[in-house]
Amino acid sequence: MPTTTEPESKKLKMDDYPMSPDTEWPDAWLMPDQVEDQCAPNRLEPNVPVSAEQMRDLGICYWKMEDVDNYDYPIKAIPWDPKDAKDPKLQALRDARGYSYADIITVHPDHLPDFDLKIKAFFEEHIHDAEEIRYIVGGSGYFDVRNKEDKWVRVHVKKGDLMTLPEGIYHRFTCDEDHMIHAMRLFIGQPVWTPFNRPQEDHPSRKKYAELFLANEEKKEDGDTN
Ligand code: KMT
Repeated sequence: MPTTTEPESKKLKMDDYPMSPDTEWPDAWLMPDQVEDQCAPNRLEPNVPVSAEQMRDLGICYWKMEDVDNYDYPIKAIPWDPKDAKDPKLQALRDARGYSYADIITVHPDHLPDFDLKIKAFFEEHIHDAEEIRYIVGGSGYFDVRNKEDKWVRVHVKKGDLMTLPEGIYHRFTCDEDHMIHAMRLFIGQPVWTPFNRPQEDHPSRKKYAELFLANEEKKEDGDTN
């Protein structure tokens, strides 16, 4: 494997790492609008799976980080310098996508003060004005995103998953029933974690998302097939 000490031309490039094949994407399914326990799987009955292609159509990107077990990450580091990445695949993603900031957090009752309040806050439906990038280095949890029909899709992320959500997508996060996720949060530029809770139809990031990912659906609903 090339390392960062090798000449520029020999460094791993993004092209060496296209998104992972569909079979490696996280499990995802439709869930009801109302749930009693946010940490339960909350599948519909019968289960309605959501494919990798459907997730990509919502703007989600995904890479499986096969070598996650070969590297140690602190339980908490705010910030964590992405230049310290040793994993060549993480280096390549960082360089290709311009991830210049990172931190590492552990969402678990013993590691996050006010755990109960925090996971309730993470579960409020919101958008961000930037891409959301999460690399799961331990544990697991659920990212819920709204699909084109405004239904919730639950994506079960686990150790080794690096997933991005596009700017402006309505989403939320919760731990699963294990109540433990160890995640690197990456960012392009200065991090802004501000959640803008729904409704945000006039927010520029929401408008951008709607234009990029929902416009064709709206045309279809209007009966315009051109
Ligand atoms: C988020 O975006 O809600 C979080 O950062 C939650 C923890 S990261 C898995």
